[in-house]
Amino acid sequence: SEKFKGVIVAMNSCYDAEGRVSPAAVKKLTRFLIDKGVNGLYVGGSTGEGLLQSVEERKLVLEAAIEASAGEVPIIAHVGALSTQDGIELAVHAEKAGAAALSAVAPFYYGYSEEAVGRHWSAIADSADLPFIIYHIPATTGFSLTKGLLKQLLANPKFIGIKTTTASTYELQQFKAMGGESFLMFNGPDEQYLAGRIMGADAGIGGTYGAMPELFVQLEKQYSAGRIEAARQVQFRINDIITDMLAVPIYAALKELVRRRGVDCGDVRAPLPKLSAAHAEQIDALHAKIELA
Ligand code: NGF
Repeated sequence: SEKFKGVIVAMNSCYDAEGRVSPAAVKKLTRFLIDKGVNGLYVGGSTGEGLLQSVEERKLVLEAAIEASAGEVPIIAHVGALSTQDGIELAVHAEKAGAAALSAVAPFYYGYSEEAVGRHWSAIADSADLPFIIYHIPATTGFSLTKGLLKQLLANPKFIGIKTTTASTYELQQFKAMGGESFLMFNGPDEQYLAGRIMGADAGIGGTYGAMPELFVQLEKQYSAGRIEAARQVQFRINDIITDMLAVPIYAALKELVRRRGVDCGDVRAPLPKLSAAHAEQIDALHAKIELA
């Protein structure tokens, strides 16, 4: 589908000073990102802290983002949850709220067989009339999508693509080859946006895009115009920034950097680590690098 292309921000969730979901701030962040020219938003994923929220809170965040997007870009709802039941409830809600697609991580904690994960994803996908993007992120879920399971899932046209958050662009290329040209690949690691695009990703979904949307929009522009050397230079600038982000609690840093760009999304939720005074210099330096870029 032509709908899902380019730079899709895995956006933060926003809270007020008491830590409650702030629909107003979510709307402000949504507008900030869309006005920078991004091609879509991914709500409630890893960066979006969806798995640290109640089902009701996740619905609130999604509704606010969809409302503020005013149909200008597609909104992908991450509905992955510990239980299939919660995933289905979120999927049914996402369709009603106007999401363009669903996505979900594999279920985790107990450790599930391929059959169980396949049943979980299929039940969620079949509960709504929306396309479904598998969120393949073995480092956090402990479950790694295999070609065997993908082959089974491909029999269901609801499965339109995969967001691959692994370091292997070979794996991304192999999944794409299995699904065919129209099967969508979403690059996960922001450090490898360009590499992912070159190896067959149709788009990227990433969290660090939120603090520097201009750079990713620029990267995508250079790549799609065939200017690979220029694209490489932008990716290298981005990677210099991401390397510094990875040296501090990244999700908290991301929120602080977004705050300095004018949108206050509050703190990350416990148990995610917060920033401390010891990080002040690193954050100042990061902010300066982003401003200069
Ligand atoms: O946060 C992670 C965990 N990966 C994200 C991204 O792939 C996850 C990535 O942006 C995502 O899209 C989401 O939030 O749902 C990294 O934070 C970034 O590449 C820095 O390493 O692996």
